[in-house]
Amino acid sequence: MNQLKVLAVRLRPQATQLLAKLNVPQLSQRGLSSGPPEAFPSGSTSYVEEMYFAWLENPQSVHKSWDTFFRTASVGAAPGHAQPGSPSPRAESHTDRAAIQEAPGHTKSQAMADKLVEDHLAVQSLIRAYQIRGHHVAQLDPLGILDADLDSFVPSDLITTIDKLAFYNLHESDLDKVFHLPTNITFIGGTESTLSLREIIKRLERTYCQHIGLEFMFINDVEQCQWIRQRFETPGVMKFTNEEKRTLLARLVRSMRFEDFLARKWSSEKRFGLEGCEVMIPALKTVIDKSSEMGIENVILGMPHRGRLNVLANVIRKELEQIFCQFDPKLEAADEGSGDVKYHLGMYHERINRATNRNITLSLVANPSHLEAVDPVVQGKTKAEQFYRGDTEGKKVMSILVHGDAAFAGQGVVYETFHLSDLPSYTTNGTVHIVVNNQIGFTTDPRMARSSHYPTDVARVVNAPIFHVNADDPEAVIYVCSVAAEWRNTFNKDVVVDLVCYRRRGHNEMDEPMFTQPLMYKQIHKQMPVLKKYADKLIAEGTVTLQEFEEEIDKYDRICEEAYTRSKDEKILHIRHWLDSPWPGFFNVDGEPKSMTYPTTGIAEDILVHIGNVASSVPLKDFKIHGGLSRILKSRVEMVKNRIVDWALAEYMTFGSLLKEGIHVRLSGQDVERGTFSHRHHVLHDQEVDRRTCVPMNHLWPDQAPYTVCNSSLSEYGVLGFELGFAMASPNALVCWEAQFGDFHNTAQCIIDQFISSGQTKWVRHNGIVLLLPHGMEGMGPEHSSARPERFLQMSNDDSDAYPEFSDDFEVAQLYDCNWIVVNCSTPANFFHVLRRQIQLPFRKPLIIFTPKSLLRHPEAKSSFDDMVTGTSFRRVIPEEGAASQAPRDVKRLIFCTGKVFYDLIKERKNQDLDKQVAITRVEQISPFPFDLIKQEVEKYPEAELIWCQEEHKNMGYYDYISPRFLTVSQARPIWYVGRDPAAAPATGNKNAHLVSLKKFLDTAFNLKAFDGKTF
Ligand SMILES: Cc1ncc(C[n+]2csc(CCOP(=O)(O)OP(=O)(O)O)c2C)c(N)n1
Ligand SMILES: [Mg+2]
Repeated sequence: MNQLKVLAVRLRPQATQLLAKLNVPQLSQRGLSSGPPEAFPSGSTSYVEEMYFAWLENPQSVHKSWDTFFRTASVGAAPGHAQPGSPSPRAESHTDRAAIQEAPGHTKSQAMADKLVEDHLAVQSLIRAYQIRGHHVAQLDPLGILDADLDSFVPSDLITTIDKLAFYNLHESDLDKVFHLPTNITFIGGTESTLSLREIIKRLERTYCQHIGLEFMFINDVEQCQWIRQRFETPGVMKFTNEEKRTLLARLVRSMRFEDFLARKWSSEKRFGLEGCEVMIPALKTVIDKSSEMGIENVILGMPHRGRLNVLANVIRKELEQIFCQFDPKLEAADEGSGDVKYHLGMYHERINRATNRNITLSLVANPSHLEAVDPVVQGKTKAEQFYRGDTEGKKVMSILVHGDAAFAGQGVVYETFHLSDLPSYTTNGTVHIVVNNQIGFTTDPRMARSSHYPTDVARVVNAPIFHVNADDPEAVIYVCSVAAEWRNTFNKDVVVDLVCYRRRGHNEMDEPMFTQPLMYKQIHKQMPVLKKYADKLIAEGTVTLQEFEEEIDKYDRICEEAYTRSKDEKILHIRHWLDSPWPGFFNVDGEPKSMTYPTTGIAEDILVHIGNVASSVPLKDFKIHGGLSRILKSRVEMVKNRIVDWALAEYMTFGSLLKEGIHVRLSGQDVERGTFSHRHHVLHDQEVDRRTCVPMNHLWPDQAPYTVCNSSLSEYGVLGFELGFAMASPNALVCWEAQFGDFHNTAQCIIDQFISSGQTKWVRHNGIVLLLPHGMEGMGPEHSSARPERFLQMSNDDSDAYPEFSDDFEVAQLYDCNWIVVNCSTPANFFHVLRRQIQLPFRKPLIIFTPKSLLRHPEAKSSFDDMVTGTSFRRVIPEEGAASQAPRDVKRLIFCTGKVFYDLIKERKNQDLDKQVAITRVEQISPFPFDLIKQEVEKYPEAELIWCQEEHKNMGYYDYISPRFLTVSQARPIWYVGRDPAAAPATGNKNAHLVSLKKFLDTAFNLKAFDGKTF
């Protein structure tokens, strides 16, 4: 051994030089540089050692070249003289030996060092290859037919067959040679620092190419990569105790027998069973257990149809009878509204987590059929729960999202949601994503459903590690889930678990899959259920007995049967019991508003003044703002002095006053901080210090609620969904989403249709989200003009033909009954009031506001403090208050309008000197329709012709909504339309055509003979 040390020391200078040149610190640290005196750690043998020992025993047993080498080395070479080079390990069979020996100036010792380094580098590359590409050959598909990875190539640098060794210039005879393992790159050695090549390959295969496929090497952070390698490569990491195995089996029993029970009792009912991915239940429970262990107290889940009932029963632990009774078609609904099918409902449950004995709150967010739409909603709710708890780092609250493979790959909102994951005002500090990858979407094969190799590739954009796992290997699944939960709670970043499974039945229980996937389903029919496979394994290894297993099954079957019996006593379905976001204390015990009083929303003048002053100032010292902004702030000072507000100042006063009342205000959307139209300026930027900002709204009062204003990512679907989720968490917040221009809301149409418009009726869940939608025909072209009021109005649920009874509480009752409120305010004061009313109401409704563009700076679109002080409130209708109102019987025409066109109308009326003959009344709250006030106005002007005037085209805007309602109010008098003709595009791209059409309809509006002789 001593001689060996000498040899190593002699080789050191050349090797070190070479290693340094090649920048390979690992090798030098381990053995060949200044490290420990023993170049070859005891207990292991390397190639050189092997040769040496063989040579010691019998010099004839090694190749001549080695013989010469050891002979020379043991004699020693004079200092300064080149060491004799060791022969190439394959010099015997390769021509490189000759080449080495012949190379001018290339000594044998250098060649030996070269070869050592080369081989070690080869092994290092090999390790890297497995880490990067091992997942391509992992056995992920339980059916063994498809590759979960659509690109089924076998990477040429993985040693799948012996001949692949040649890729690394290695040979079969090298398999038993021992190599130093590079530190910081691999953990496959465990406590050993050297392994034979054979063992290296074996361990790499075990880690990367069996039932787990790891994709993580694209992560830029070395520490994170190391962390993952350590979790999966370390030998023996995937060991389970018998207790853990039994728990896993029991969870599988529940998962499987739940589906079996439903199938037995309701064989012809759709339930979107989990069969083929039963392991998802233990998987989710593992994520929750592990997260609870790491301090999480609140988990918010979003998931689609598949396996949802099973999750409710076995993860959230909804009472089984409550689930079973949903299958009874005779069950009466106790709550108003449409309700929803059982596999869409949400749930909220606080319980003890049995694994950790800690409290845990679980909620499953109700969702529509629209796959993945719930993703941003869950994130918003999670963010809000974190925000209200002060959990800035996501240590207490987290989200889990479950996805289908086809939907995860296909739906763009998945990408939009991922892009929120690291934004300061949107991050939830990491989400665990679980993909139920049954390798089919309804009847469509993956190769027709996506262009990416895996359904999970979208997650790579945020550097989330992706763990693919064969769902028929429950222990591998559980291990992966445990690591995923640990990852989320260590790095607070997203992670994806791809459960590669199959779908035992059709898309739903009524569907025939053999029509479209005959071969796949032939295989599925032969497939042994995972529970049986796992039970057999545990029985074979003696962890459980067959009897114990059968008892576990009987026990759960009995639980189901007993619950089934109890479910027959349930006569009434309370959707309220399926709420995902209860608001304790906001409603009474029956879930109704505590009062039905209509709020007045004005505030004391000194508060207006105070907010106005802060809005005109820079609360931080030595903070240099832009000159243009100084002018804006000065103009605010002037307005406060003159007791008036423009739009931006009214908004300031709204938010500021709510903050004073302890209401959190959150304004989110593209460029909202400054405001698309440069009117808002809620965030000031120091002109001299990079990224130094100031939000004066947070400097109003020491004990105020916090104000959040945040520029969002350029997404509507994702961000609106997020804000809706944020607003779900608490009634005591004003959550506003602003579209850059109102028409962009249609890329979030799914959130609007599926959640905002219909959420309450489906899921008895109130939501007070506010949509600010800039709207108005300003000659800016077909886009950027219309927020599509017609779409919102068409979905309003107030009956156009039913003449309501005007009770004392009509105004508030009407709001309570509606699905949402649609307004177009013509004054800053009314905007102020409607936003404040949103919070003062004893219930919550979504509020859609068409907000102005040019009115932001219109000299007449200003309001006096008189319209905002205590005692004032929102005006649903602003009646004519000028000359015409003084002598209403003489009025020939009563024009109703909404929003900005009012200012065009009054200007034109003045031009035409028709102030006495024409009255103009503004409908500020369009829906629910203010039948009572419209009636008053109509009756006030008995001789007047009724006109609806709008600047939008006739098939757009408000006309189709208001027309039947006007007729309901006043059947005797028609309501004539004045506005632009019907059109396909919302506006013209030609400025002149815009002005011509404006003039044309204004002329009609004031042509008192325009409708003479016409029939309605
Ligand atoms: C946005 C949307 N488009 C279409 C559908 C109709 N649909 C329901 S399930 C389904 C297939 C979903 O496949 P996958 O995501 O793989 O989930 P799986 O049913 O296989 O669990 C489709 C297309 C839908 N629900 N939502
Ligand atoms: Mg699928």
